[in-house]
Amino acid sequence: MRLERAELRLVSLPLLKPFRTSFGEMTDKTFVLLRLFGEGLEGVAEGVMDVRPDFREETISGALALLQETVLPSVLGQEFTNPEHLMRSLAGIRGNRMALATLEMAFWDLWARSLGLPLSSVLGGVRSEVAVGVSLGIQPSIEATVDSATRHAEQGYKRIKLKIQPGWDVKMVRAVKEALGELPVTVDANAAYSLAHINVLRELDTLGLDYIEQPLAWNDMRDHAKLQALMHTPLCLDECITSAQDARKALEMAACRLVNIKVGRVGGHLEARRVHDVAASFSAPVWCGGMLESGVGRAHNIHLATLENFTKPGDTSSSSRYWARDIIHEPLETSGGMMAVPKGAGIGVTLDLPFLDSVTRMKVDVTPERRAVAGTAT
Ligand code: OSB
Ligand code: MG
Repeated sequence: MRLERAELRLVSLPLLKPFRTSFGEMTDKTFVLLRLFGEGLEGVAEGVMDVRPDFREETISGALALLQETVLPSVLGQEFTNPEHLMRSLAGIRGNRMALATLEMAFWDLWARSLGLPLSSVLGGVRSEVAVGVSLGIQPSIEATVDSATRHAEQGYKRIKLKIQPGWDVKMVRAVKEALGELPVTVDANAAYSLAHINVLRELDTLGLDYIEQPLAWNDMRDHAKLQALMHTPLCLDECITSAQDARKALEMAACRLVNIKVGRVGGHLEARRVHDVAASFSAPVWCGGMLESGVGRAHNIHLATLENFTKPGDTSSSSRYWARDIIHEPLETSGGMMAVPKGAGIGVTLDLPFLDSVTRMKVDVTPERRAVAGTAT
């Protein structure tokens, strides 16, 4: 596959409801969208970087600059036989996994389309629909949280994840657990606690949660290992895991017993599959996380979640929970807690270009000629 040109956009979609986590509130989802063109076909992906580096350290502005000035100029005009080949050519770039994932994922879509195959088949997926739960942001009251959790349970979602932070935890979680009965409930702290909160964490340990996601610092596996040794409830790492090597180390030191895989966070589908394989070798389940993606990122996530060891419900819930209108034509909606894998080649969804244009804040075309302008080595 010869890469001919790319289009980078900055897109902003208003969320139907604000989404609050321990690191802040989002009212719009702003993201980088990459369209990659070659051999008369197009592949598309979105980045999971945010405006502020509050989840991990990458930012939209940093990733845009890296893609536009360094990464894209080094691959446009070149021929790549498969995703491994593409990523080998970028092996010298340290970190910046969210930025690299944006390109890698667009290339997978393009490549799968050139083969006439769904992305899930090319990745080695084993199912045509994936189980999903919901991630509920921090609500104004316990009553509102119980209400929302109950409504989603009635819609068939297979797991309810509650965002927590110090002061918004045990009491709220206990109320939701009581209302939901047997349905699996999990919590996600987005790194809001430390070992100094051990008493609260021990209380959370008594509530029958399926797992506790990223309670401690975003970059600290060591303290998670200390905590896991004190807890019955499995810990699940999200922010801490950016590669298969991270996953191997975390599982080896028992810093967690399962892993949230976000394809954007780990640098793309290749690395996501390696994380999946490492976890399987430890008999640790994985599930597919989300970052409030538009239909493009959501479709990528759904295809990835068809791999065998994605045995826990993921966060890829219905698009209509997030937006009044999505940037793709195809509806991505669950039924009975299951999300069907989009059919057709690649990620199986198509851009609604007129609507996309109306929510695009910036657009740049990158062509092979820009290599000279950017002056980057290949
Ligand atoms: O930690 O999983 C997270 C959203 C934005 C940033 C981080 C996280 C989340 C979610 C939402 O939990 C998952 C989703 O519905 O896409
Ligand atoms: Mg998380």
